[in-house]
Amino acid sequence: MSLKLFDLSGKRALVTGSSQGIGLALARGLGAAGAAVVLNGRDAAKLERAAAGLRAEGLRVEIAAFDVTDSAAVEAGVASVEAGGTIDILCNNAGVNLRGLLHEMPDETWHTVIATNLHSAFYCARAVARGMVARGRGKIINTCSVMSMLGRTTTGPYTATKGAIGMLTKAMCADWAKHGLQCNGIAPGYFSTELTTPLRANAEFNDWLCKRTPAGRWGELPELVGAAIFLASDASSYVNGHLLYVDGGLTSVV
Ligand code: GCO
Ligand code: CA
Repeated sequence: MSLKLFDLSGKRALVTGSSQGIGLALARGLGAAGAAVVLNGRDAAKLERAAAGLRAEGLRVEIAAFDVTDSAAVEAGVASVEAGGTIDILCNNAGVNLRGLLHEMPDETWHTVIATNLHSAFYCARAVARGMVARGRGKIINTCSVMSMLGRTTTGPYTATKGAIGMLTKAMCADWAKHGLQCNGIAPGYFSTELTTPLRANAEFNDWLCKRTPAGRWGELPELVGAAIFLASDASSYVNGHLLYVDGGLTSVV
């Protein structure tokens, strides 16, 4: 019985920003739990390569290339995905981290991070939630971060968007829980991904991070998918507006 609770068979999940990194790991994990997964990004060729890898692992995979920072492209992209079946699970994962000190930061950098990390979540959730509300059920999982709670120098716009998407998660709960949707966040700590490669290559940062994190190490992407399967499954049917920190204890200690 308990494992049935976590079974995603018959479900279909759209994961934005899933050609690599956390998004691809989330898609792989949801697929391994039985979901059909739809990969999203701007680069169709990169998505096809990622999809081929997941198919080689026996997963059911489609791709949907559209720019999540473009409202009209999202409406068209979601409509196209829904033409192939329902979207039962939406992972708002698209994100970028352009680092720099705020007093040296050009408008362009700020706007790119806000659009990629925050506008995208609103555009995609709005488009997908219409169908979910009509059906009276759906799962929305927003990729938050330990930076939904904590700041770190040189990551101003990223930190602002991760705080915002954490609160947007609660706003989605407020609007949609009564319609049978569960909207929650996954807040990763420091994981080994393309996005954090520069940090792992910096011995000083690496030493600091391993001391700052109670688990004493970086997270590995397979350690993130359990939380995603939980929030995507019936096991979390009464969990709403919650940010689930997967951070080795980082946000629990000073
Ligand atoms: C940084 C890192 C972090 C991680 C992650 C931590 O520069 O501090 O990129 O932002 O990406 O968000 O959860
Ligand atoms: Ca279905």
